[in-house]
Amino acid sequence: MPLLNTCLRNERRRYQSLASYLLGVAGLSILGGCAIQGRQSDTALRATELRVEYRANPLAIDVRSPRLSWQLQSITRATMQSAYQIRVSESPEGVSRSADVLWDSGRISSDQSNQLAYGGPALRSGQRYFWQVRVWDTTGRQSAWSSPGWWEMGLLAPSDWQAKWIGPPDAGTSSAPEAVPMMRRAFTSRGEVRRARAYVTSHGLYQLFLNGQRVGDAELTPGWTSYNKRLQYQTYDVTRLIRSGANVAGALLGDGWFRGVIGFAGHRNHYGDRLAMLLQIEITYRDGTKRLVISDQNWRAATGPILMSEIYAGETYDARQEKTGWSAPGYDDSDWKSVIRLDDPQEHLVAPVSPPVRKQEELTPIRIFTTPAGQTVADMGQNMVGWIRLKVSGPRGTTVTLRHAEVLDAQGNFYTDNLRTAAQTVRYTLKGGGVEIYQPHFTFQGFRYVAVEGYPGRLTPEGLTGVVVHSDIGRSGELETSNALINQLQHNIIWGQKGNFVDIPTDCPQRDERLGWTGDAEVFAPTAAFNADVDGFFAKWLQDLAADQYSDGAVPYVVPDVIGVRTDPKGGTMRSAGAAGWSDSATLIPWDMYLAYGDRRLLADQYESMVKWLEYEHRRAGDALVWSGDFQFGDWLDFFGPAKHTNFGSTSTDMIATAYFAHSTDILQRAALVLDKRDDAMRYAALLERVKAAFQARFVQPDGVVAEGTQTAYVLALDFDLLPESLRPLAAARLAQDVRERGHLTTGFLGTPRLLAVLSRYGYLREAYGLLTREDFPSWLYPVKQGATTIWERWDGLKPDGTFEEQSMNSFNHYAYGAVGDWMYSVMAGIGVDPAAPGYKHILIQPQLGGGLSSVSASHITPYGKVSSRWRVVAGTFHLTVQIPANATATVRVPAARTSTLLESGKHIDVSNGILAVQQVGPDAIVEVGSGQYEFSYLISH
Ligand code: RAM
Repeated sequence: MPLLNTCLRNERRRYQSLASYLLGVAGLSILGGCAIQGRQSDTALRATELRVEYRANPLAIDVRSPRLSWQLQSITRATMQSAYQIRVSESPEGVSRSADVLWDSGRISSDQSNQLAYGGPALRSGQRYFWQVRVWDTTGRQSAWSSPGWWEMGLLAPSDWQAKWIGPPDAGTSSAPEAVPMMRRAFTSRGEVRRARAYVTSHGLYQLFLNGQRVGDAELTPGWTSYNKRLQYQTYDVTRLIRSGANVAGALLGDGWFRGVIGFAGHRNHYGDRLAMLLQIEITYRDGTKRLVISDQNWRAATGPILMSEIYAGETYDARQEKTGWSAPGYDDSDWKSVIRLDDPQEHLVAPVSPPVRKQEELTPIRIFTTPAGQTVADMGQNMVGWIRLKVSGPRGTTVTLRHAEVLDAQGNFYTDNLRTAAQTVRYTLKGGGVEIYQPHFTFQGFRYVAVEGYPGRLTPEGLTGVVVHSDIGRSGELETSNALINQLQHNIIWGQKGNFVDIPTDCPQRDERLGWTGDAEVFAPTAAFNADVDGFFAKWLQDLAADQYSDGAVPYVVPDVIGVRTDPKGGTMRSAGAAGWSDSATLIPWDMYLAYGDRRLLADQYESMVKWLEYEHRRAGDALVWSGDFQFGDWLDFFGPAKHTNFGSTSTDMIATAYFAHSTDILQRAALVLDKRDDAMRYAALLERVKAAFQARFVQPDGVVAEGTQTAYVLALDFDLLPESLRPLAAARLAQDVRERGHLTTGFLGTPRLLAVLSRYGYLREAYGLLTREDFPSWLYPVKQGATTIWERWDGLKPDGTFEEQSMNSFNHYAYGAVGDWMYSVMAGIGVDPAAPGYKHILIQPQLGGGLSSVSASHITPYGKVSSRWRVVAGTFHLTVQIPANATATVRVPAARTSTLLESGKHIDVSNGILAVQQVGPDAIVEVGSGQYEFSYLISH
């Protein structure tokens, strides 16, 4: 083992990450030597998981230089990429025929495998491109070429659209919901179809059909954007739906976010008052000829069974009015009317960057019962978002009514008062004559309980299926502990995310709100990025944020901005924009995405918006650099006991605003550095120092008291590093003391997400765990003990005495307080990002034990693959199992371990391979590792 020991000694001398070694010649040779020593025979190196932009094989993107990503698979420890080569062609075979290769990157020496921009000739509208990659590692191994992936370009220029906007002749300009229009057009297709695409969007929501079949599985399309500035179109591969001979295309149009009631003020028609569709079907035949079928005056329109369909209100469907076969050939549409052509703009069409909303899973009722008030109610067992698929048979004309609620009241009755004006009611009238299966079209409900009225015969669980829908963001994080209540909390966080990631990040999914509240998204984004793949999801929403940002930089409270200008309490008007912690999502979320995914381009694309928001804050703060006097939501819905009950919290909103101003300045300074904008970075660094000084002069006492001395005041000042070094321990001690004295948190939307992180960072791990594991009111586990299956909007949504918080604002599915998930992953399980090597290129594993837990296990799928950290104490031995993906490195802090007695896979750490360096730092052992699985253990001495 002499070579390895030399390596270890050398590496200990220069305690650095593997990534930085790769840059240095000396490091490279040492590493090469070590890795070869530890190399096993017959190990494969492969490049897999090919992605383009944010997805695998995306159909229709409009990014002109798409970024390509892959992962390395290797069973050898410490695998690092040393070079890659990409080639692109217009056919799957072409990638390996040099004459057909459109772009060959050549062999590029680089350890980057995440988001590398295509650098070949300009990409053409509608063209599919195939690509593959091969890689070399630092031991000289070369992988085979990967199996090809592909991406397809959308319609890149407005002139690519031959389609015209069309709409039903008499469904428009209404002030109340109307029957859903149906539109159809017959066309013939001759010859063998090589490929066919449908490009489609709408004003309102659409469902598209071809020859009687629903096209695609995306729901609530075209999604929600700032429609007047950016409108998404979807692309579908309809090759197999086109028949030789007669064909029919059909579409349904719902009010949706475009012109249905949206927002608590009850307004309709936010983006326009006419429903419309834009559709272009491009058929390419074997012989190369093409045929276009477009939305134009040849379409016919009618209404049918959907009498009403609205996001909040629900849907009313009369199956007796169905037009059987309407979207297939052979249907007689002579009593339908001609559509009208509309002059709507086409310049702002964009291809989606985020995944569509889709059905994700189905739930069956766990119980059907009669309430004390006599209602028949089904319990889905989970507060969910989506709809009920109804299965029913009975006499023609029978109407089944489904009402949806999140909770039952203290008496066990169906409770809908907290839904405010959102009726969430679905009515289905049977056509009779057999089993009927129905689900609503352009609406969704947030509910656990369904009150069923008029169901013919006996209602059994088979009659009601809960269809869970949300953006298809997958699942990238798992977390489990030895404490069942914390596991349920994690479950509730996940379900809060599912229910509120419905194309945009919403505050809640049930009452007459469901809006893209920026503050909620801002506090939850880091947790969201652990649980699911949200890079593209936020990239899309941030584009809308920038689009709706006012020219003076003010960022709306909600994005897309449907609140706009409103009347203020004094009768004047005020813009619904520019609040600390909410509008700072402009700066904070791009940075969160950069850290979690290494998404530098997103940061670059949002930079202008970030700067504009910071300048707005700067102007509001004026020369004094203290942002005071403006309307703020503050530490929204904090807990301070009934005496101080106000939604805006007990912490000075001026302090909060100034703290966020400083924090955004700090983020800008960092972002500018990443983007090589050195002048900006210097300017913001200097500004940050001045804002901090102003903050300290105004809000900080010499004895370390910050503002009113609330937990949130300390948390923000400490988390944002706004205090002089000397006062930090003092302020942290005051915070910890407050937590100990009260035994509970007092924080709201802004303080809560950062509370535990500040406590643990300053050594108050016991206090942090104490808050997390507290079961009494107020706490995270109190709702869990009350049977919650999602995160509540308020600490006291359901009070210990069994009564509810005020009905006007009491959601049981609000993810904001679920932001504690970030701490659970990054401190409890200890999986963290190194800001110097974002996107988990260099991973920090540093679990911190406590809370009486005997085990914690978490995993997260990073751009490089899966990372996991699992610790447990078994029979006096501490175990930490760590998995690091190939082409990433990690610094593992094994808590309370002595390097002299630390084992890895049963061997002393010094003789274990793949270990790059070991160092004792205080009570902990710090181990530098490359990729692979490591099992650290040591006997706990007492
Ligand atoms: C509520 C929303 C949201 C919050 C705003 C300030 O109505 O539900 O959660 O961000 O107010």
